[in-house]
Amino acid sequence: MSETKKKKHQTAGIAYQAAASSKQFPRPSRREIVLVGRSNVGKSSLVNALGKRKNLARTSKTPGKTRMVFFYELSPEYYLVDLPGYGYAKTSGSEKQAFSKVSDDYFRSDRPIALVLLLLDIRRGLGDPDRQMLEFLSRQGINWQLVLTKADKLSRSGIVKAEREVWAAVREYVEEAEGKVLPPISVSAGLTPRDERIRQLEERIAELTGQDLVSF
Ligand SMILES: Nc1nc2c(ncn2[C@@H]2O[C@H](COP(=O)(O)OP(=O)(O)OP(=O)(O)O)[C@@H](O)[C@H]2O)c(=O)[nH]1
Ligand SMILES: [Mg+2]
Repeated sequence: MSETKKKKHQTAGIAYQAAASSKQFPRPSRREIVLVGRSNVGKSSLVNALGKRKNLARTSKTPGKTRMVFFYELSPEYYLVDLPGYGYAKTSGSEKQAFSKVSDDYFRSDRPIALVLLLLDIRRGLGDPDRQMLEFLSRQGINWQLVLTKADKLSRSGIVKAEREVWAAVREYVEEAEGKVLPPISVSAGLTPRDERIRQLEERIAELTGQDLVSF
């Protein structure tokens, strides 16, 4: 794709745009539901789960797969926005833990953000970059919700313990932590995108934004 043109693409019937810089961001005509979190936490996998497509967003075992900002037209009213992850060490090493330039631009561009879903790997909990992100979102008055991913990697008791730890950590930012953390999800290891917890997530997104994310 040309780095300078704004172009609409389509995968499996879903239109999307990819932006390498703020010049390529679409006109702010729809509200945006944004996925943020460390590299490898499962943001692009969640795009596929919510879009009910296997290969809508590219995923990888190796952190740093998503390098541009992707705007997916999952509903006529909303874009689902997939950002490059943070905490991914570039070859120079100097950008470790840093937000990518285009992600930074995204949050400086006064986009019509309806909701930010901050994804946390359930095994790692809340790290420093996640805390910075939460501080930023809280300061800006942006609506956010935490989503614990890779629940299949822990036992049931491990999940309960991890959830409690995240609730405790989140109390720094909100009084009612439990409502800010969604039930842990898994989008692989036998749990399909139609898994009950993905449906719960869709319902919660609809509640928080007043719109159904996926309208088909
Ligand atoms: N076990 C397990 N693996 C998962 C889950 N979700 C994603 N993965 C895997 O984790 C890896 C990273 O997933 P991605 O969706 O590419 O992660 P990302 O957050 O988009 O990463 P960046 O684009 O680097 O920011 C892939 O190998 C996925 O298959 C999950 O719920 N459980
Ligand atoms: Mg990605």
